[in-house]
Amino acid sequence: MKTKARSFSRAAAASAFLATSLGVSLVLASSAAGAASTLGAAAAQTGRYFGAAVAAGKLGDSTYVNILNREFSMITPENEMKWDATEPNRGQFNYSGGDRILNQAVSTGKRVRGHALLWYQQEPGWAQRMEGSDLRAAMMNHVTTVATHYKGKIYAWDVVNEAFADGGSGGRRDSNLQRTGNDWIEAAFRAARAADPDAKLCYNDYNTDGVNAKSTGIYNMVRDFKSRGVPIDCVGFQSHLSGNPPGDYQANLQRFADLGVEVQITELDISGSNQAGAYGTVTRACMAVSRCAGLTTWGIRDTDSWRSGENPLLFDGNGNKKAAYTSVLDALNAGGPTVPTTPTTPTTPTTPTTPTTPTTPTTPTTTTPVPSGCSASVSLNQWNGGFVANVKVTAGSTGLTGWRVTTNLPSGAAVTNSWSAGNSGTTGSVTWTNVSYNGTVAAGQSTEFGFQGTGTAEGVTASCAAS
Ligand code: G2I
Repeated sequence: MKTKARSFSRAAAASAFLATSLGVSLVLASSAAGAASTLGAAAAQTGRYFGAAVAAGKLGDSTYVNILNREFSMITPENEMKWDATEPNRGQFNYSGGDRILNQAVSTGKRVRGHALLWYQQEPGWAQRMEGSDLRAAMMNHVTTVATHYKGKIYAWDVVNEAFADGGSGGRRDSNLQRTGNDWIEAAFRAARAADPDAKLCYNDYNTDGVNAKSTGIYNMVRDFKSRGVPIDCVGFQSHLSGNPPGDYQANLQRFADLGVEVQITELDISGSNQAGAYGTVTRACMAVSRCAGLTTWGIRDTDSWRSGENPLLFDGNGNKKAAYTSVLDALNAGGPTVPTTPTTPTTPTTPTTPTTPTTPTTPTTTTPVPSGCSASVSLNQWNGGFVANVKVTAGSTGLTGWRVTTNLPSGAAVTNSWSAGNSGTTGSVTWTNVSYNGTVAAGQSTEFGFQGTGTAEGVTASCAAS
């Protein structure tokens, strides 16, 4: 594979040869062009990022912040965007820690990976005590509300974290989230896409570092999602490793990439005596997979790590670069194929009509307020020959236990696909009914459903009735 760094070295060697034969002494700078001196800059040469998990509570520590600002181009909030942090009480959202980290990132030109919208751990106490359709509604409301708060500001969301079981089953992990129905993951991805169409949507898990039962279970889910048009853009491999990654680490990343999703190393930390070597191997694997968009270490200094005592990171407790740091930097500078720029996948399957004429997206075209019942508004993303409509249903002063929305599509427009609501009819006047988990909407709160279609839906109207 040709890389900038390598072709420069060849050119440099040629000029050195020429200079020598001409009797001219030539001094090559130790940091040749193409060999960057920070992790973020080195990764950027091939369109990749290099990130770190960051704790808001450490943003006052100058050693920490100096390394962060100098080395990293992506930030993952270590805990601040988790469910227990962002919705400590049902319906009461708190973005203070998440916003602090986001502001730090934005003000220093870095991007943010959102972590994590739904995870069976770090559920707030009130959610831990819930089950069934009540919990499903709370989950969807959480995804929609948090993703809406951060709309347009997040590079990628870990929409669902650690939903698969360890061991040989290759199946889902039991949890109250899982017990709301096997479709909870796709419902979460659809809700996240509707709320923030520009964020890449990832599934994230650990013990997926080679081809094994767990990673294969996830692989099958991603393949199924892609075939049915469930919006998924990326898979996160946490890579909490002890020693070397398995020999098929790169092949495993590649098989996911071949499904058409981006892969990302999301929580890297490595213990053991061959730490520097193992870090190099992981970094080279990502560099060799064109759809591997970047790596994130789970913390900055060893003393910041959740694996206290194992010293698994790239900087020691004093903030000095370790051998593992150099190993990673060299692997990034050695280059690899550039990451292709992939837009987020369309929300639904069917014909991938290229959106040639992007009419202004997400313009609320209609709002029909109903004081005590409900109101519905449509956001339309129209392109030449097709559209995606997201419909927001807002409960009036008495709340809802069920709803019915009627959309009036202009002639020529036809529904081909939908999510989070059942429909009767596909053209003209189409009636939509809530599904089991989104019929109950508290007073003043909202839920969303959506549909895709062919033709032009501009001018579509929507009205809502309680049922
Ligand atoms: O467990 C390691 C990681 C596995 N993958 C998902 C990640 O989100 C997870 O990160 C860790 C954080 O590094 C820890 O910092 O997740 C833990 C559980 O959320 C985090 O620990 C928690 C403690 O359990 C809490 O007691 C504490 O209040 O950190 C919180 C904030 O310091």
